[in-house]
Parts: sequence; C-alpha cells; structure tokens
Amino acid sequence: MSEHFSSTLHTGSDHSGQVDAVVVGAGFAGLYMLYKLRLLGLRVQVFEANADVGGTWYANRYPGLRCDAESVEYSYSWSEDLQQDWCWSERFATQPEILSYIRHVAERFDLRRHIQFDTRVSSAVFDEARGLWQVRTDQGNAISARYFIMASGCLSSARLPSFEGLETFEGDCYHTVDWPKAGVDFRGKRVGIIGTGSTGVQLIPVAAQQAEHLYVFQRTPAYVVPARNAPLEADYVSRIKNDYVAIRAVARQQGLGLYPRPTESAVEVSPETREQTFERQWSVGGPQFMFTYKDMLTNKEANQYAVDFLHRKIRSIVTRPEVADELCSHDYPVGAKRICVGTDYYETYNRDNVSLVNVRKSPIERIVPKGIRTRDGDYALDAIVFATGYDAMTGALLDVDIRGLGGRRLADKWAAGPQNYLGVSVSEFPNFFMITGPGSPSVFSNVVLSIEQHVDWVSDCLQYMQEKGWSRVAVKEQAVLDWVEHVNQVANSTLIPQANSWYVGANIPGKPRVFMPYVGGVGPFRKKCDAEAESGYASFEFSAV
Ligand code: NA7
Repeated sequence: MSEHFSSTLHTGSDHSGQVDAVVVGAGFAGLYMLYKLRLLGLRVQVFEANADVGGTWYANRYPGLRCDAESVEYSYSWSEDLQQDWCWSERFATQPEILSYIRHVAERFDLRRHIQFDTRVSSAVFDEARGLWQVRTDQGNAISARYFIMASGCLSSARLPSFEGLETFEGDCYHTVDWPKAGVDFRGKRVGIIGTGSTGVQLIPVAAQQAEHLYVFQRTPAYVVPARNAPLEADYVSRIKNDYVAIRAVARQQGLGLYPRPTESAVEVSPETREQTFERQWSVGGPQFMFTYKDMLTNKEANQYAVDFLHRKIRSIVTRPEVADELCSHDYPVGAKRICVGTDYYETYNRDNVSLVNVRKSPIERIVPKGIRTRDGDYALDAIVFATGYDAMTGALLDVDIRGLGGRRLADKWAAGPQNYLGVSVSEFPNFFMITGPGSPSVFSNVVLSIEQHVDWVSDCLQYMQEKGWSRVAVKEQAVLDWVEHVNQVANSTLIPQANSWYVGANIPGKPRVFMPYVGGVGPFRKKCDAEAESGYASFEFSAV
C-alpha cells in the first residue's frame, strides 16, 4: 500500500477533516463504490441528500412505480451469496421491494456507518497545491479528500417546468420524484397529471382507479408495451440462480441480459412473419419489444414497421377512435425516447373518469387557482401531479459546484455539452470520477451492471495508483475529444438522436443539444475500458503530488 493511502480501515464517519475519498450518493452506485473503496483500505465518506440509502428508489414512491428491467437482472452481481440469497417476488420489482433490497445490502455489508444522510454536497473545489478536493455540504461539513467521486445517478435531479401561476393553485401539487411518504389519497378528487413518460405511464392507471376524474395532460404520446408483470415461479428463479454466473457473463458482454440478441432484419422478413413476431413479443411483454429485430433502431423502415404495429395495437385497445388517434405518436422513431412499459395503460383511456388533453394542440397557458388553463379552456382540479421527469445525466453533476484546475467550473467546461472520457473522467479535473456519467452506456443498459463496471474500473485504477505510488490522475484532453466524437458517431449511426428526448437534453430549456448516453453497447464499452486499463492507462497522466 502506498504512503498516500491510509493503511487502516476507517471505522466511522468523519464529518470534517480529511478522508481518502468522498463519494456523493448512496444509491446502487454509491454503495458499491463505498464497498470497493473500503476493500482498498481507504477512508471513505459518503454524503447522501436523502434520509436513507436507495437514491432514486428512495425518493420516487409514486403508486405504480416499478423497475422496467427484469428484477432478476436489476440487482448486484458482485456477490454470489447475495444474488443466491435474495428472492425477487415479481418479474418487474416494485419500488418498495427494490428499496428493501438496497437496504438489505447496506446492512449486510455494514455500509451505513460511512454514510452521512440528509446532507447535500454543495461544492467541491480542487486545491492544486495540496492535491486535495475541498468538499462542502449544506449541513456545514468541510472535508478534504484525495478523490472526489460523483455517484449521484443519471435520473435524480427532478425537473419542474416553470408554469406561470403555479403558486396561485389552491389544490395540492406533487412531483413524482418527491412523493409524500404517507402516500396520497386521490379518492373523490379531480386530478391532473402532466407528463406521459415512463413515470406518467405507470402512475396514470393507478391514479385513474382512485380519482373521481383524471385528466392526463399529454404533450408527446409515449410508445407503451405491456409489462405482463407476474409473480416469479419458483422453478424459473431456481433456473436463473443455477445459471446466474453465466447469465451475468452474457449480460456484461452484450447488455441485453435475458434477451437474446436479435439476428434478423425487420425489412428482410415477410409481412406475415413480421406481424407474428411482433405479436409474440407483445404477448411476452416488457422492454424486449425493442429487441425484436436487429435494425429497429438503425433502419427507418424497420422502425416504421414497429410503429405501425404499435398503432394498430392502440387502435384495437382504445375504444374511442379520436382518443386512440391522440395516443399515436407520429413525430419520432419508437425507441428514440425510452420505450415505456405499462400495465393497462391504453385500457385506462376507456374509463369514463379519464380524459386525455392534448397539450400540443392546446398548450397549457398557466396554472390558475382552481386548476389548469389551456388555450382551449380551463380544467378544474383538486390536485396536480407533475410527472415531468429529470434534468437527466448532467443535472445532478452540475447541481454541485465542482471546480477543477485553475478554479474552472465544471458547468463552464460543459457549457457546450458534457465533455469527458468513458463517462468517468474529465480533463482538468484530477482525481475526479463519475459513475455512469454521460458518455457511458448507463441509461442504455441494465444500469446496475453498468454501475458495477464503472465502479470496478475506478477502483482498479486507484489500486494501480496505490501500487505505483501515485496520488494524482488526470485524463488527457485529446482522449476526451476523441471519445466525445466517438459517442456522437455511434449515436448518429442510429435513429435515437432524432427525438426531442432527455437523451439529448431537449427537455431542459437552454440545455445544449448533445447526445449523452453511449449506445455502442455495454460489451464494446467494457472492452474499451479494459483496453485503457491494459495499456497502463495511456490516456491518463499520473503524478505523485
Ligand atoms: P420523461 O420521460 O422525461 O417524461 C416527462 C414527461 O413530461 C414527458 O411526457 C414530457 O413531454 C412531459 N412534459 C415535460 N414538460 C412538460 C410541459 N411543460 N408541458 C407538458 N408536458 C411536459 O420523465 P419520466 O419521469 O417519465 O421518465 C424518466 C425516466 O425515468 C424513464 O425514461 C425511465 O428511465 C425512468 P415531452 O415528451 O417533453 O413532450
């Protein structure tokens, strides 16, 4: 162990003073990062804004919330005992079940003692002379650390559009990202939900069962495939557990996990075959619909076949043709915004107590004391729910005032987009790492496995530094420029950048339109990261100061 590292395991939280590493966030990423850093013998302080572990799975509690990745996959793979012991009860886990899993991990590996909760990191400034990050929090902590690691999540900075008159509303307002712990009773209420992304799609059917009347304010229709959620059968679970090591190995290389990689092209099969195949995927349910054909995200014609199939499904389910028409999207390829996975979503629009309001045709003008005013009229409401999403991928990073060499602010460096290398490192910001940052597969993968890959890579890099006696690492500018170009090239070879999605920052006024996730696949991405390590981190500069 190098002299630059502590030789003893830290056994308690330092609220001030110095540690080896500060980690921001105690969700899936922060917890595993903490675990790995402790294995290196480092003194670690984790700061978490919420009152407990879980990250986005702690803050989001709206009814209907489930993961849209299969539960047997959306879990840590780094402990064989853990993955053998834990039993998921349903195909797509509910938020309470995921949260209890994360809490179990925190307890099982004794992680909580290094986490300070209810504490938001406000700034991190690199002190060049000392080679240390000076980290401050909203609770008055001032702590220095050799390494500063943002494990703050891709979807954790909530977005509330600036609706005029919001403060005049006399009813109740909720944002799905900050749902009251005690729950919300919509019985007897006229409820408006703004937003039909994954969140709105999950909440709408549940809210419709309670509300006296539900108004859905839709700007862009989502493509929604049925979840077909069900309890997990014991023999299925035991088959998975017997094969877990092999299943994880496949998932790490291709990113589709349980879903076989499609080999056929949608444009090369007969119309009858295509229809049958789409129909089969529809009946299986879940996000694997996007993996029906290999070219659905790269070939316009292939994508249009999928769109046409989904439109036929919508029209077959929704009984009022004019409502079905409004639910069909015509202005972006399916999958270019994240495909939504729902339960009874389209069926909900057949209920007498549900109305769809097309706010693209008749935009919301303002919130008024009694409800929402659109161009074509007022909607009287007792409650408004904002399911308006996140400042994705960069929001949580830039919520912290991070300053690197020469006091340069990360927000300024990223004024034209999140320039970094492998989604993990930023030039001029030594000893600063991001877990699943922009430029990595993150939201385009089973994010838990992507988190593991990034955490492993960072801890391997730190171990390498320990062995070499180095204490400072910074990526070279050229590597960043090359990586950003590669990320864009790969994205532009697909249809994905064509939608006004949060992938390109289009949901945030003023945010530069830059494609953020890496869509080249987790296998190729892993190979690039491994090659970087095997080259002795050729794209990085190390020093002992
Ligand atoms: P999303 O996917 O960003 O969806 C937000 C929704 O809110 C979307 O339908 C937006 O319409 C709508 N929205 C946002 N601002 C407005 C205004 N001003 N007026 C009307 N409608 C608006 O967020 P989610 O929380 O649903 O899902 C995010 C991810 O979390 C999801 O992909 C999963 O990975 C988990 P728009 O499409 O912008 O026209």
